[in-house]
Amino acid sequence: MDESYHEHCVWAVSQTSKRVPGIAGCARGSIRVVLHLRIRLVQRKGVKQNRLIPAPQQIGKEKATLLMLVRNRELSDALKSMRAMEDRFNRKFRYPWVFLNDEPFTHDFINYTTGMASGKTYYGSIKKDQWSIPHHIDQDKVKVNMEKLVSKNVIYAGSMSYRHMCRYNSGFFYRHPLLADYQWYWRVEPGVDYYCDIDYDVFEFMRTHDKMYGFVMAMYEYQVTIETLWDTTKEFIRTHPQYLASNNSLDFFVDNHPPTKAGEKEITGDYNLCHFWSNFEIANLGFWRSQAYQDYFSYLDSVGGFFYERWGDAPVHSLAVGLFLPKSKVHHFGDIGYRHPPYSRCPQDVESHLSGRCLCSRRDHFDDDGYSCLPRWWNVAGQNVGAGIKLMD
Ligand SMILES: Nc1nc2c(ncn2[C@@H]2O[C@H](COP(=O)(O)OP(=O)(O)O)[C@@H](O)[C@H]2O)c(=O)[nH]1
Ligand SMILES: [Mg+2]
Repeated sequence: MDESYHEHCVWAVSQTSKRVPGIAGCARGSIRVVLHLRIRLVQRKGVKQNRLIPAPQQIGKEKATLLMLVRNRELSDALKSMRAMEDRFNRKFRYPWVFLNDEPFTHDFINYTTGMASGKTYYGSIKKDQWSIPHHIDQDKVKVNMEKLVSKNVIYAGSMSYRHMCRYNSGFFYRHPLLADYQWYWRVEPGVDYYCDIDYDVFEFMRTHDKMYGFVMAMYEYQVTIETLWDTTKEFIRTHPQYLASNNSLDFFVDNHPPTKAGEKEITGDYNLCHFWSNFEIANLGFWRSQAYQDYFSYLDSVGGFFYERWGDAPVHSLAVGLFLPKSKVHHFGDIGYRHPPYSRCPQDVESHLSGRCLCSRRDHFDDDGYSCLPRWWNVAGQNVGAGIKLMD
């Protein structure tokens, strides 16, 4: 059995946080944690009693999950994100939640998050070798480079765990056995908020509209964290030209660059640092599992930029999506209101506000901020605010 499952033998938990041993497939070495049963307080003939009842069945029809990589100490922020996600979207669909952690989840974390979820909950830990420095990395060089970045006051410059997180989100999350049966995921982070009701199944939307990757915000990356990522990516394309899609999004990444044709070897021009902000992603796991992406990640990992620099999963995901997929497979969710501190975005159409669907300030709006890359995306892909939608004055 895969070691990533080992540490978890979890109890089924109740809405009232009582533990019920032995009903969640929790025998020794059990790993795939499925909380199918919960305790609910029911009233029968005037007497209140705890009863085991089946967890609610999924309503949405897609093979999809809400996915959160999170630390135990982020429980309170995780619950806030879950509450918003459940209220705005998931209570109508009851998709399951998958939680991943580099440490074993605490009982408190499991109890509270299971209580907050409208669907089933699964908890997995991460294999050690996917969250440690690989042998081929020169640790002295990592240390020296880290200190240089710290001296430039770059956010997370001195954090090794942040580097592990970025590498994990770049190359490993989609291989976690708890995700094996899913085709789609929605990445959720602790401490985010969703401002608008989402009344349709976003996963079904992705499938029926032939989309692979969905985002809400796009912005510029700190250049000093990805000094060599662009050259490394160009080098990869030179040796793997077959992965370059026709009608790709190169014109989003390189100013005034026409999209290249499939199979073209040379990418020219400088990277403008635009990327999709990956703390929000609704995407098809099949893309990350594709040969193109796996080869790309292996190449990036082999040159060590996750450690020698501080490559983020956001530019890595974005360059892969933008180069290996046609633009038509990328969707901007213009109807979703979202906050991940310090930025928020709010749908701008009249209907979203006058219908009560959204509760966010129209002015609290990152899309056309100077630091946002969305206007560039609109230029190359068209602005998607929905058919017939009227923008606010
Ligand atoms: N388990 C675990 N999750 C982490 C760790 N560092 C970050 N994360 C998660 O990775 C995601 C991104 O981290 P975050 O601190 O939000 O970074 P930021 O969004 O770039 O500021 C969040 O879902 C975090 O909960 C870590 O050391 N362990
Ligand atoms: Mg975050």
